[in-house]
Amino acid sequence: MSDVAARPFPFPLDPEHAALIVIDMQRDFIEKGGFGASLGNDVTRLQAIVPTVARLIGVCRSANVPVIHTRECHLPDLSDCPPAKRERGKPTLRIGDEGPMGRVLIKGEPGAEIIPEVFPIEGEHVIDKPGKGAFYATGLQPILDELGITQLIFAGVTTEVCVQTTMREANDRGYECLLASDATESYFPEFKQAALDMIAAQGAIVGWVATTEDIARALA
Ligand code: TIU
Repeated sequence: MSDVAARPFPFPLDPEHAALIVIDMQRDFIEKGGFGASLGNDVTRLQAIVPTVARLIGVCRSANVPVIHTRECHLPDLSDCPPAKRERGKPTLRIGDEGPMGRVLIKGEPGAEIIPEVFPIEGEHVIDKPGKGAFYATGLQPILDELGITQLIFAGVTTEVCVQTTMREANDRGYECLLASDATESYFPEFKQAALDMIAAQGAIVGWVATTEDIARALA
């Protein structure tokens, strides 16, 4: 056990029972021409955290904390994409449409792949998820059970959408959750700040928030 300096109070990290969940660091959210950009977002904000996410992954690998990656994507026939998701809003490209990085948010297409800087290494689990939460309609829970994981460290994008949704799902499943504040980002700075604040409020109602440096120090 090693305390991580965190908000709202120190997080009692147990590296033997912790895993890092890296949410949706995919070209479709981080590069121009993908799903995130098609929704009208400035993707450059997300590019800024890539070195920090890479550092956190490296720190966890060195400490033998399992790293699990997620990808938000759908089957080519869209059978796992509810029409309510595909038809929402007025994007320039809808899920499944042909874009500059292949079909948007479709499993196996270039845009759905994880960016090279944080690419999984052999042996790391990659969870493809059709929803915002990484537990919904995936095999994440049995993997964590098998590994004996009780604590989850979170990084990735976007803070208030897929990261926060997965943290809330994890909360209800009994995991202690720690979010790396500088290894997550939103297209909206005010939403990121609000998400961090609401996670840590009320005595860590959803979880703790700490910097990558403080997590690294505890794992050193
Ligand atoms: N749009 C947005 O902020 N996020 C998503 O659609 N998915 C994830 O957060 N991965």
